[in-house]
Amino acid sequence: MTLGPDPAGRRHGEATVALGLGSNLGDRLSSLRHGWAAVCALAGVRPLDRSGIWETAYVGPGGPQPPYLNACARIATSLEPRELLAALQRIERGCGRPPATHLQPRPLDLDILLFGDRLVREPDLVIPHPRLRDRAFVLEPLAELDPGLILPDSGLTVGAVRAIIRAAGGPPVRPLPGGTLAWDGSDG
Ligand code: PH2
Ligand code: MG
Ligand code: MG
Repeated sequence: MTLGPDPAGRRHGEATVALGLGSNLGDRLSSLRHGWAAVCALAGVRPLDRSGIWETAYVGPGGPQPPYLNACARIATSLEPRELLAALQRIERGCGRPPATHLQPRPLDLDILLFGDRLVREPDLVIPHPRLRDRAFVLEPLAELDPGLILPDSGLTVGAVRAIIRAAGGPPVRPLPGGTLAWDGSDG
């Protein structure tokens, strides 16, 4: 939280939050657009910026899954982390994602990656996102927004962590040609 207007243009009581968006089921592009539009329309949320859209090979346990479309976005919000989480989960359900689809293909996944410099360690909510630093499908779009963004749990920048992950190789990620989200969600 900030105490007043600051150079980043945040208003009193707002935090800057980085979100991860993903889809690997159905019309992935329209789900991402719809999801971002719904985030932008939330009370207490102002869109700040968003990355391009990346097509990324599935990463994780279980059998093979269809590739994801991923993007990152930043918002300014007066919501608390748990209020934002509940709102994001409502949007996921509204996009046709049943509850408890962890590790299954889903039309929409909305994750809180960073919440200002806050550290949250609760059973169902960990911020920064616990697997952020291992995942090219998050680090590439997040670094597009700001490679100098500092991860508050390690003090490393997103750009530095991306360099480590790039050097390690890993499942392919590539920008989706022509793939964009309207900055304010107006195309969703
Ligand atoms: N999300 C997961 C698991 N695996 N793989 C890619 N490429 N992109 C994702 O967003 C993703 C994933 C769980 O949320
Ligand atoms: Mg996720
Ligand atoms: Mg999720």
